[in-house]
Amino acid sequence: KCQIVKETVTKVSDVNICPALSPLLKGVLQLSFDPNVTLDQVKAKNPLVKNGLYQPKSCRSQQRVAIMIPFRNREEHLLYLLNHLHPFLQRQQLEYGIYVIHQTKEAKFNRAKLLNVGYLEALKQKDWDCFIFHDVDLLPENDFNLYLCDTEPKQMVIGRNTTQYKIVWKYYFGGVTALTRDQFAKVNGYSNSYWGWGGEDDDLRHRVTLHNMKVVQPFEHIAKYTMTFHKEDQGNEINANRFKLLKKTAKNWENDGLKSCTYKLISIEQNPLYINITVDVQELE
Ligand code: GDU
Repeated sequence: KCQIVKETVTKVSDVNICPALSPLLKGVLQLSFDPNVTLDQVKAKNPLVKNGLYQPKSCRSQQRVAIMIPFRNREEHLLYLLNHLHPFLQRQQLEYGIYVIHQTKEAKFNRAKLLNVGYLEALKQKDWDCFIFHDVDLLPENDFNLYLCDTEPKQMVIGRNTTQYKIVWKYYFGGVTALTRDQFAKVNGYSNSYWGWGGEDDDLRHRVTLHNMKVVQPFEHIAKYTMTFHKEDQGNEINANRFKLLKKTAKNWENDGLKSCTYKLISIEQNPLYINITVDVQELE
């Protein structure tokens, strides 16, 4: 009899949802860009992260959160981000996974399509509730900026150090953006048609407003980011076609997005600190 009672108690405490505000939060953070930091050091500092995944032990996370990082040739930035983001997300008591969606060398960079691939592939692994589309070169400066989805799509970057923390622009919907699994599916994800720099973030915002959703954001003093310096990337030149494409979002969103995202999956590797999805996103003939 005693044993049965004990078991019941354990079960109840197992399902305790983590508090809305974690007691582990620190607020404004010290950022570190040590050029000598290694992946092994970051791994040693995060012993509870297994294959890029983490789950708090003492409570059940409010949401299962997948972080999606579009990536090519930015190894140093990735290291800084992993070094910062793992402890940050653990302090927020989140169940999370970090996915790096790595575009193969050929073809212009296509950030949006990579993020569609990440969403589709990550859902094959786990039933994620919330997707945070995260540039590799942005580091959150305050851990009260909660990496959780909201009832409406959420823009998480408001100010960046590089622009003296002034609002990037009123309709900015890039950098770090959070949508639930269903919000993202409702708008058919990102467009697959933006090759090179620019436009894909505005296109997603159009999709969101076309579906009568609003964009919410954290408080300005919390949604601050440090951007790591980078030179112009090869293969991500400005997309001169972006304004033409942006005029067609209302017409095209249904036929251009998650449902029509074709790609050649090269590999999925479960690295200790992230899941690496290597993909060729060129259009199939
Ligand atoms: N990226 C790479 N390798 C590349 C090019 C881009 O990994 O060769 C990834 C990185 O994650 C990078 C992201 O794509 O952080 C965005 O590219 P940039 O850093 O060049 O773009 P910006 O800093 O100008 O970012 C803004 C928004 C982005 C996106 C972009 C337009 O913050 O979210 O919308 O404009 O494409």
